[in-house]
Amino acid sequence: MKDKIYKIKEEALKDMNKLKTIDQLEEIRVKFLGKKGELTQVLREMGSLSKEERPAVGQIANEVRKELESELNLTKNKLRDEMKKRKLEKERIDITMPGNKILLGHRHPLIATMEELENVFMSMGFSIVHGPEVETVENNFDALNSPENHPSRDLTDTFYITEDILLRTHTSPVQVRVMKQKEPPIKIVSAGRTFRFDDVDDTHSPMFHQLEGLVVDKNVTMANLKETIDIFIKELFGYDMKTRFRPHYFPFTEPSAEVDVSCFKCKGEGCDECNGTGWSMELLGCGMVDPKVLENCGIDPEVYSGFAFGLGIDRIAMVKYGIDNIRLLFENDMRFLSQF
Ligand code: FA5
Repeated sequence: MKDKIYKIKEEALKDMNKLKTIDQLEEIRVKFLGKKGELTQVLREMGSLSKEERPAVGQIANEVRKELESELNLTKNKLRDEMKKRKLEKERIDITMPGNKILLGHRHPLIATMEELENVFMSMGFSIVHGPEVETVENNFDALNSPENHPSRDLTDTFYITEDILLRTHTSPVQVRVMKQKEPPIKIVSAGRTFRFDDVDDTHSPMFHQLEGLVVDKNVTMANLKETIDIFIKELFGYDMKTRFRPHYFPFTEPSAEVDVSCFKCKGEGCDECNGTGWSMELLGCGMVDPKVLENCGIDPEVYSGFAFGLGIDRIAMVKYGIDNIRLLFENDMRFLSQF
């Protein structure tokens, strides 16, 4: 029987050496030490031994059981450590690996231009106001002295919502809103979207942006208007820029002018960019507020006078950043936008 016990021990140790998982270890424990295990079976047969033999065999059997139990525990711990090591190895984080790049956006060149314009005008003492994109015909045309037969009133130039409501065709209705609400002195700018039924080409878009300026006070003159425009152009584009005022007609200003700035590329020499003229595309309209408009808004033209201007922000951004096609500003192509 002793031999049988030693053989069981040998066999159990051999099995333990081969095993790979804790589940297999449990199988070995059941096979040798479980209720129906091989060693338990042998112990049950001890009754058949003589009285003299029993204690010695019993002692051996108990020692082998203890040895196997402790060996099982050691193997269990060894397997557990190995599993943990393997898991850690698999889940190891390589902190030297480059991380996922976070794509940080930046201001759109149009918004950057709008904010820069607002900042220049704020530094000149102007306040910022906002007006709605959906306007009344009254504010967009009537109060601004636009004659009934003015071409921009025509359905082909204006997006009408109803007979009396439209998408504003310029930011000038903000003038009306401000003058109706506020007593002079008034000194405001207002930037935002405007809409016209214009065909798209390199410098025209049906949705574009304007910045309106309005100054109303006592003794405001054309000289103040020219000085204001001149300073803002120089602040924005540099002090070597020249401005040119061309007489023009707007129903709401008298006299009126359109303003060009010297070509950004050749600075007035004449190049392919400006078709040899030395001047950039038309950037803004301006003039002295028509007395009729002041009157329409409840301001006495005998006491007050004013000037107003409306800049095309998209075109200013184009000149500033050397963009030759207005469409690029609205296509949201990252290859274009990431250049700014
Ligand atoms: C006006 O809209 C007047 N309200 C400006 C004004 C305000 C005059 C106050 C006097 C006093 P005009 O239609 O010229 O004017 O437009 C002004 C500017 O908007 C143009 O010089 C141009 O820079 C820009 N603009 C006009 N139409 C478009 C368009 N379809 N796409 C892009 N920019 C445009």
